[in-house]
Amino acid sequence: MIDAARDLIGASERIVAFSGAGLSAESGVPTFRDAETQGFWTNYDAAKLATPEGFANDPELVYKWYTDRRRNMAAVQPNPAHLSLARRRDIVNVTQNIDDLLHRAGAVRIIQLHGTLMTDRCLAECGYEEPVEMADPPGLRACPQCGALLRPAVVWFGEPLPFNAWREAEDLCASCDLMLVIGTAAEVYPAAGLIGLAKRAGAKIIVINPNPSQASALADIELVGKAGALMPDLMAV
Ligand code: BV8
Ligand code: ZN
Repeated sequence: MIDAARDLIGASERIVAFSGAGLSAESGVPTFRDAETQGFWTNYDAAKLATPEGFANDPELVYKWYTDRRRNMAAVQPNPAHLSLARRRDIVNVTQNIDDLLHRAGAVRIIQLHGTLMTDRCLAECGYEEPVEMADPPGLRACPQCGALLRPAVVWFGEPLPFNAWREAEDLCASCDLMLVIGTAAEVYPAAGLIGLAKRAGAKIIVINPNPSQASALADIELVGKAGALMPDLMAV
């Protein structure tokens, strides 16, 4: 299987790597479905915390959740999957991940569909935003421009994706000839719809995941295993 996948990669010109939490799992960043098993946050539903309502109801609690995640991300390193993707400067990374591990691995073409934890922005959308030190994140505070609260620059459930990022991702996925689907359950929309878009546009789909997922049915090749273990071998041409 991996030989056939490597041949497909070798024969492709426009490759998109569509990734989810599984890409960063081996670095030590809990996946969304694992997040609920992590210490203090065991008793909280991630999909409820990651909503405008969750933040409105308890901004301190939600902001603390992101502060813990920022510290976790700062304390870990890119894994061999991030590094092997970064080495291929022709590959475009379209990711659902809000961490900075692809950036730290040296990847240059990265589209973050669900925002980033490297920045805070104004809740009232007055336009103000500022970078955040992930290793020493600030506490909940007011926007210096309009006084509203600052929130992580991530996309919460029920919120639209950043227009330009979504537009660019759609164009790339509709014109790629190969999509690597790495470490995602492919259950969150509209992001998961990009796999079907690429497939309908004629692209070959290679799925990398130790478990079956919603992407399995669209796979031309499904490599059952961990990204950190499989990607370096797969990308070695
Ligand atoms: C919107 C940022 C509209 C925040 C995130 C019913 C049907 C369809 C859609 C909906 C619906 N009801 C509601 C919706 C919409 C909703 C949605 O899709 N809900 C789902 C749950 C059904 N979508 C939205 O709300 C989106 N917005 O629709 O807006 C709109 C439009 C215009 C105007 C107003 C409104 C916004 C969605 C984005 C939410 N933000 N993240 C934060 O992180 O805190 S989503 C977040 O969860 C991640 O970004 C990611 O997208 C998702 C987690 O999924 P995965 O990455 O796949 O991770 P998961 O843990 O689930 O799975 C891990 C996988 O890795 C597994 O398969 C595992 O086997 C594998 N794995 C594990 N280890 C490894 C591995 N693989 C490889 N190697 C390993 N080592
Ligand atoms: Zn403001």
